[in-house]
Amino acid sequence: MTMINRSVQTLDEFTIQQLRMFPKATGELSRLLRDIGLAAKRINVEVNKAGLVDILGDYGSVNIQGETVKKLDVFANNQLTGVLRHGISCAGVGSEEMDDLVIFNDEVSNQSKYVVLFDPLDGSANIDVNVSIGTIFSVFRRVSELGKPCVEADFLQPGIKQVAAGYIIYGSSTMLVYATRRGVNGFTLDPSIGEFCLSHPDIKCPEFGKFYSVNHGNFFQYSKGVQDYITQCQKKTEATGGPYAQRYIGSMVSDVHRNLIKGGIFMYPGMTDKPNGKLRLMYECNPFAFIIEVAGGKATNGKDRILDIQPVELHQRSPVFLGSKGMMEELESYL
Ligand code: P6P
Repeated sequence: MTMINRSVQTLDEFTIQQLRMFPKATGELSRLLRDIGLAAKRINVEVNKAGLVDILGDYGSVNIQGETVKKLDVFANNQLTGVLRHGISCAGVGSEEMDDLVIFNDEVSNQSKYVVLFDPLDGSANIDVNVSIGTIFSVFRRVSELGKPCVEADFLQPGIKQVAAGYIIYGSSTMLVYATRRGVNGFTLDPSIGEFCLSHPDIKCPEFGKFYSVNHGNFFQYSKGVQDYITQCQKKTEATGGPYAQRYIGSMVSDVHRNLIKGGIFMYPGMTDKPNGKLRLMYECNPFAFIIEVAGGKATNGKDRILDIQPVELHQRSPVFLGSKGMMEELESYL
């Protein structure tokens, strides 16, 4: 009988191996990522049975985005807030689902050196039609004095200051992908042992891909430069020798994950009636911009690098263009 040597590393083993490379590290980031992985496993259970349990349907309340909140959104938000509050690595959180920051303000949390921002369940409008959805998170080191409660300035830092960023995609398989400056690594949940296992080490975004992702329905609200680039994507392109394929799931985690792995460009441009577009800087654009840049791609708001933007408000929106370096440079020649 052939023995299967399944010596794949779990997320915990991987983060601890990374920790051992920095003897001075406290292990707080490793534990933070483990906490997020735990919340993700609990969210995954509910997402996978959403069709069965009466967890569907609008929760009734309306979140700061003015969208009706699905019960799963609230569940995911509470899971993430709970594991981070009861861990030792996080002093407070900001979430798409909560109008204001949650400052944990207890003795242990006040000593923690990180804060976390997240979109607990992005793409939640797709829950009812069984399309992949995801969790997005962003980790900053505090700038305020340890031992005291964290403050707003700890959260409103430019994206370049992120210590780590990542996402969980609840799709055909459940994957956790996260980046630090050292690289981007992907872990697939093995339900038989309930662990995320390293399946995509050292992810690199191909310089060119064959996908462009944008909501064509808004075409006539985009700037001329964006319209011209979208039109060009449908024609022969020197770089790739053929038109790009249009792929748009309407779930940012799914669209960006595909383009990260296979190469491609994702766009949510500003529009005539919404010059800053729809997506949120702190917990959608920043984390993906960090991941894409570490993987070798580029991310801008059409003018400036996303990671250089100095935030002024927790829920501020930003136009976003991100993905393969070569395709981003093609785009920039049109803007
Ligand atoms: P539109 C989902 O609601 C979301 O926030 C992102 O996940 C997704 O990329 C975008 O909005 C889709 O927006 O306007 O194209 O439906």
